[in-house]
Amino acid sequence: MASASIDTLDFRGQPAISLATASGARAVVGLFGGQVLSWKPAGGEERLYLSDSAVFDGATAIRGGVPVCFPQFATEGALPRHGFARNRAWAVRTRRTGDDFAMLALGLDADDATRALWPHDFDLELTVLIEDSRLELELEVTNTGTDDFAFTAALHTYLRVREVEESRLEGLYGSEYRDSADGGKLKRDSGDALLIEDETDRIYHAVQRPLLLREYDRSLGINAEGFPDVVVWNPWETRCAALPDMAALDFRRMLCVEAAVVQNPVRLAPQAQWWGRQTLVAL
Ligand code: TA6
Repeated sequence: MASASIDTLDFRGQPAISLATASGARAVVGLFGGQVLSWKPAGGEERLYLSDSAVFDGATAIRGGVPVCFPQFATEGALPRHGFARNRAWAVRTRRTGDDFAMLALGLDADDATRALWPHDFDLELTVLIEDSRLELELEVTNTGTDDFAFTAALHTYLRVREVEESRLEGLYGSEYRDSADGGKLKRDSGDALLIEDETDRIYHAVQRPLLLREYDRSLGINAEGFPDVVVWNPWETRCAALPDMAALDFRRMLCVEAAVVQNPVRLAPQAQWWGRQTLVAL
């Protein structure tokens, strides 16, 4: 068996790190945005959606993989949409491999450009861990300044699906959600599985259970800790056609299931820390 490895590579013209385990699990993480761009469990296929027309220019947010939204989710405040962490170059902090895992930690600190948008000092660390059939992403936020700050955040995970209309997302039964595709109305999920048959843009509040994304021949377990909310997004036909960095029919190949903290922003005192984690398990 090959041994675990961590290497630097050029991914569509941008610096990235590849991770591999001895059993053959693989991931690619781009430094721009601290963004996981690819994940293949051992012996398996790609599980993340990355648009073929995503822009890799070191400035534009990348359509696909796992964008990090910080310090603002979507348009929840006055900052650019989804904050600025997805548009910044992150730095490599730690690389580690073992018999059955590969782990990478990337970091992002405040600088003059972030302070011009958001006047706070912070430290972000994203840890990416792959094992046989598992991808674990942990985002840690530290307030390194002298005043309190509040933030919303998400791991905006783009899952690859064979056909979105034949996928079922289980585990949201009974959860309250804000329906952004229907004027922000508050609703409650009442089906035993969420089927995607139209534009879907929902923020589920305080989800207690792990989720299961079922396809006809495979499933994916999705678990979150620290992130109380779950966002489910598919732009469907009309909105997808309007996205310049996504092919017209690609809404059929993806579903965003995001670990988020939106409903109740996190407030951090100086030196305080918060963390949230999303774990995907290929089944
Ligand atoms: O997480 C869902 C969402 O906030 C949607 O409203 C949707 O427009 C999306 O994110 C993508 O945002 P982006 O700025 O990456 O085009």
